[in-house]
Amino acid sequence: MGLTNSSTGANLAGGTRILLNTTAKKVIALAGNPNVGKSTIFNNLTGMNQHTGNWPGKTVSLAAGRWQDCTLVDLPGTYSLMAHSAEEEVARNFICFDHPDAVIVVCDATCLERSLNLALQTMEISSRVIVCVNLMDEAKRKGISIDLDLLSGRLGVPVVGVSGRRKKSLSALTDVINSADFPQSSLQLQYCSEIEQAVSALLPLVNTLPDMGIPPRWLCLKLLERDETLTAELLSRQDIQPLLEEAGAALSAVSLDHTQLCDLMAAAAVNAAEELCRGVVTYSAGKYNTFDRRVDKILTSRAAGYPLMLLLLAIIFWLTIEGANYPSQLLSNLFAKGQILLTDLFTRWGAPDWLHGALVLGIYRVLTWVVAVMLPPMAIFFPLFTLLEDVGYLPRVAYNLDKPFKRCKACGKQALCMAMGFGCNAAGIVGSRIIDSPRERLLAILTNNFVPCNGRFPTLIAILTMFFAGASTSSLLSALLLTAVIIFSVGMTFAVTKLLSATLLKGAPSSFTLELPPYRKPQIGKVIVRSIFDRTLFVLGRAAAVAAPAGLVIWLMANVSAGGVSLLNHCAGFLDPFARLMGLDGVILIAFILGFPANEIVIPIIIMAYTAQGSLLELDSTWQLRQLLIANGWTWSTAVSMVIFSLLHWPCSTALITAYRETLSRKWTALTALIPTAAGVLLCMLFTAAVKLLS
Ligand SMILES: Nc1nc2c(ncn2[C@@H]2O[C@H](COP(=O)(O)OP(=O)(O)OP(=O)(O)O)[C@@H](O)[C@H]2O)c(=O)[nH]1
Ligand SMILES: [Mg+2]
Repeated sequence: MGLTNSSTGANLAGGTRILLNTTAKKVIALAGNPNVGKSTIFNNLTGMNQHTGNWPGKTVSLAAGRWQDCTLVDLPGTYSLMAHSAEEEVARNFICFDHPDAVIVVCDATCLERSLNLALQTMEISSRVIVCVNLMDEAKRKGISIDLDLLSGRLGVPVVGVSGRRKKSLSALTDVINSADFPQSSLQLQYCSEIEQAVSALLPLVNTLPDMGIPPRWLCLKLLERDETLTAELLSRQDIQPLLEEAGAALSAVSLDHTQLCDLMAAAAVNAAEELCRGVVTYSAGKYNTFDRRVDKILTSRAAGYPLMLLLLAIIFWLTIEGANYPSQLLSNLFAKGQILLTDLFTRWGAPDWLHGALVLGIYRVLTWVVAVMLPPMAIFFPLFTLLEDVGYLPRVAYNLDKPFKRCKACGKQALCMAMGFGCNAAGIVGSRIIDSPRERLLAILTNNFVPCNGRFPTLIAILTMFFAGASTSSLLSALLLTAVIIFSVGMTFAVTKLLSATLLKGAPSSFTLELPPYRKPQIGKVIVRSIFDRTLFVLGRAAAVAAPAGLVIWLMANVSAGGVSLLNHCAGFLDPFARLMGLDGVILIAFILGFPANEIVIPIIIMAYTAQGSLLELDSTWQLRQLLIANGWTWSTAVSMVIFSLLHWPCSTALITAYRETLSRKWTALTALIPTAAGVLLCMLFTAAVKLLS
């Protein structure tokens, strides 16, 4: 096998490029339909942590990793090489134009026939194909058996059966990759005589083109097909305009139009897959998906769909809040003791006051607040949410929310981006690539920030618990209030989507098909470990990295004076009149502004600023925090304004940069920040005015 791809690069939909490892001997792509386990196999081989979960469309860009002396490339899922969306284009372009040394087409053992469609299309462009039939355990449970040898004989390429979740079962696949000269396929899809005739007419002309490393027959078919994005891609590499005209003439000569041609080609692949599977797949159980259908009938029904969705959300919040109470308290106490110890040390060393102030009262206290208050809820919320994702509940949510999104002239898949936004808005924005229509994709990007990310949840929980759930910290009430807040944020998403569809982004909603995957048993242990190490610690690390310098800045602002007044008071005083109109104060608004790098640090900055003004020094419980806020003029209406503005303000810097990368437009990026901010300011002002009127 050649070393052809040592410096292959690939264009991503967002304009990013990955450069494959230059020292790797082979570049091997993992392709396949969505949700068949490509990333699971990729992770198990490379030791990387690509996002996996039980719904189609998680991987939206290329990921490269090292396995032995090969570079493995995890591709987004695609049903065919006729790409329909940004992420399918990424996969198609890599297979077609980056010339990987081999393509592993991962197939779903429980619906092999459909998976083979892509394998056949891939074999048209690449002669080095390995068919990897994944989910063999699931097939076995469903009474489906597959004759892998028979299939391999028919296809003329290696076919291996694996259960991708189990690392050991991948040895069959790695053996094949390691065997340097696995057979090259000679199987070719045969089309109806009209198409073959048109191909024959074009072939001599295509053969005159300089070598692009693409099989001439495949190029003829694509010229006839005239797929828009693929043609643009081909034109960027070679002047094929005259050939396109020839292809048009060849098609007319056999009395076919493009639609007929595409239908005939698709039918040929489907028929071939059916033919290949005859005798290969046998079913011993009659109705193997009765259980799934029964559960779906309930979870996606009109009567029970929404209530169950809300109930599940409330349960997750309750578990998060209730479960986080104790460890949060424990950590707070521990850190408070740490503060006393540190202060003692500083005194013993005779350290100057300003040093103690900056390091202990500035950095240490903000950092420990972030850890104590944010770590426990994150460590509970992330795994619970990931478990729901792994079971396969998210696509059911998208199904339920499809109708309201359609009414807003948007796409039901936006619900999936919204769900990802609960974890991280930047991830939700990238996830919008699964939406085919650019207009609907923009709607998803512009509104993603309306749902609170994990960085904002702890703020919301703290405020709701302190001001509305009573002194005994009723977790149930907090959870119900948080659910109500989330319903409000989803409602805002719908309202703004509708408004945008009627103004800036006019258009009709497109129809989409989203497969409801089978319910799968989640890998509980793995989910817990992964979500704590990959997600929780990542988010926390980011927050801490921002919190430390922010703590220092705010301490300096509070302690450096100009004209007898601290800088902090100057700034707060400047913003105060405007902030008051929104029911907030200057300090809160500064905290939101300084929290731009990471939302997690808004409350710590508020605490820093208030304590720096000399109100209270020990803060080892939520209740003491409440006292501090009340001492600084907070009332229940300040808390409501704070909740509204936490939900509705500019996205954090990471989300905003991501929005720019995805839209490549300053206008849309600016609007991604402006729309939620304007909505937040307006709602806060209306609320404050209403409270003033009524009191
Ligand atoms: N039971 C079982 N589940 C599996 C197996 N392989 C993967 N899964 C599960 O299938 C789901 C999809 O796996 P992914 O690796 O995310 O699939 P993907 O093909 O990368 O999906 P996209 O990136 O969305 O196209 C996850 O919930 C996996 O845990 C397997 O061999 N057996
Ligand atoms: Mg994937």
